[in-house]
Amino acid sequence: MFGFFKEKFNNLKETVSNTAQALVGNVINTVSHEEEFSEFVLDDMEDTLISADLGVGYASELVDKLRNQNKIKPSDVKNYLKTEFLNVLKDAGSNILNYQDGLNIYFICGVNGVGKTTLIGKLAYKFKNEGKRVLIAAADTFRAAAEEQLDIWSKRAGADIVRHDKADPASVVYEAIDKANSQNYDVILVDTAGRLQNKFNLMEELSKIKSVIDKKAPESLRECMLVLDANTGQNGLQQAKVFTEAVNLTSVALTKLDGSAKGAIVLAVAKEMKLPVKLVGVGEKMEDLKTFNSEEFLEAIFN
Ligand SMILES: Nc1nc2c(ncn2[C@@H]2O[C@H](COP(=O)(O)OP(=O)(O)OP(=O)(O)O)[C@@H](O)[C@H]2O)c(=O)[nH]1
Ligand SMILES: [Mg+2]
Repeated sequence: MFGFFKEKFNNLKETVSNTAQALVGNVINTVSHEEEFSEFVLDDMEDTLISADLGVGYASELVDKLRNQNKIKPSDVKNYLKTEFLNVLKDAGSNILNYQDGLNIYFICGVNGVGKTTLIGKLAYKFKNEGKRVLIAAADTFRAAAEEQLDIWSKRAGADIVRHDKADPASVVYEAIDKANSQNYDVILVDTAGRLQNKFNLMEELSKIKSVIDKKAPESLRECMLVLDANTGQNGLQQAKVFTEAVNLTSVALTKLDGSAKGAIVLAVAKEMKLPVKLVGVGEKMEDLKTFNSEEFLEAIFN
């Protein structure tokens, strides 16, 4: 038992080592030789947090709190940040993927190439392993190869698929909901396009698909999930703002955390958008999906 946790923890620690260096290691290097938080040190600390992808607003808020007090010393900076980060992650809501008896619909969106389709494959596999009946709705009918790719994933995972080349994506989702209801599926995973001719068209299309769910099966929508590439940095925050306007997001999946990513976007999105991270992608294989846990994530970064 203990070995299992130790191994799991070590893997996570390795996965987030870049985040740990950027967010914690570099900050400690900046302040650790100081007795007090001078203006000079605070400015340095703010720059370090900004370059860790925390966002300018959040970085200066963290530094301002130190400026206006004299209890916390530079030697306490690690505890200070850990407590602050934990509060922000907790405030953003539960990390547990919503699931209930009956039909569960997961609407997955995000910009081009972030890993939506791969995430759908991984989720299909996870739910199949739990004995669920899984249907994938191929609502990315825009890109020619998209449905082929999804077909491969659905076969691998043992899930069923609704697809219609070049059809209206909203009609694919409409049909998937009918099929799921009449054939007792537990899960529908909706894959969407990441790129249309322009951002406006993409957002229009996404809200149209979403409104089919809102009309036909509003009680079944479990997550409206934004997929963010962990390498995106601050741009991820902008993406969260645009998508939430179109489809009212409930959570985030962070992909490609296995690379050289700085995962601080988790904190920026939690802080600015109050969106919890629920899933993490750590590779290209079907098994490379992890659930996210705020405490574990912070332990791995701070210890
Ligand atoms: N290393 C790594 N690669 C990933 C991960 N998730 C996805 N990828 C890779 O990222 C690339 C894009 O993944 P897709 O799932 O096609 O992304 P998408 O968002 O569906 O892309 P579009 O449909 O074009 O918008 C593929 O080469 C995937 O193998 C991950 O967690 N880690
Ligand atoms: Mg795709």
